[in-house]
Amino acid sequence: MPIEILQTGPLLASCEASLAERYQVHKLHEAADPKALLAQLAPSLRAIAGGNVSAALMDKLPKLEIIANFGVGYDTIDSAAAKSRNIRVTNTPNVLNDAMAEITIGLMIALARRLPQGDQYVRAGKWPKESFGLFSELTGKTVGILGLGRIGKEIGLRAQAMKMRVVYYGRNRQEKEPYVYYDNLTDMARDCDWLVVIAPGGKGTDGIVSREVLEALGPQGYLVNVARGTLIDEKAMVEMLANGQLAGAALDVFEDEPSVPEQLFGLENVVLSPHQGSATHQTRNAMGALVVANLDAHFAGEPLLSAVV
Ligand code: 8YV
Repeated sequence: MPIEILQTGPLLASCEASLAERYQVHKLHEAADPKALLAQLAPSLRAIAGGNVSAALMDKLPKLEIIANFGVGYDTIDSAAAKSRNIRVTNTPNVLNDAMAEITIGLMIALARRLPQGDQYVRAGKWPKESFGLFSELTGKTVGILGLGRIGKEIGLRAQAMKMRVVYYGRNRQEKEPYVYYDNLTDMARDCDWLVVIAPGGKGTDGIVSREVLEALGPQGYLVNVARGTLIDEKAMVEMLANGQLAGAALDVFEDEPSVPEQLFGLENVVLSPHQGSATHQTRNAMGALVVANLDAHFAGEPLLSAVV
């Protein structure tokens, strides 16, 4: 009897193909009647591949043993509910650190130097007629990293290569890190030219970049978010970007993706990106392989490669 698993949304094609080779996969997102599918699977379904797993969904699947998330962030999975039901949860850490750090620096340069606008200016044939302008650079500036985890550290390294001064805020001081630590986010924002947000989403960080933090960052301050839209008071951010209370923002994530606040579309001081931080062939393939490897390990009775529950 093949092991039955549920896919909660579309996954990378190579990951879907590997899953289909090993397991009997049911696709919740393609089901004509998802409720009926879950009722039919309840006696046999042992794993979920993908996110968006609520406690209510777990309760419909009494034989569920493991949820293998495609992504390092697992804020769409109720991990407390999983823990209390003895359901394991895995994510895809480390394999995306470099891709995430690369896009962060890329977004920073794009924002500081107005790269998207430069491209538009050349394409529109404006170069021979009007000057493009002078903008800012990263060199010599201070960047505050909110969340000096595995990805944050890679960003810190690359920011140093940009000749930036790196400081960080997080729940704990990390003694081995060479950077100045702040135990107060508002204080760090006040002292920074750039604030890079790369902490996990979820209840603990919801709205952590509040209006007060954004005010501390101020009219000369640039904001970068490559984590989750939920970390920032988006309404305050949009308002402050529009009226010059923030210098600019580069955003890969939003509160209600794929919807993006339309006010941002008209602003020159923002760079918008479609949640593509990890979206390279090599990184997404590695993430997919880790999803499959975690499921395989679980069903072989071996230790999980990257368990969070
Ligand atoms: C997404 C991410 O998972 O890893 C994360 O937490 O946000 C991304 O890598 C990716 O969009 C998966 O679809």
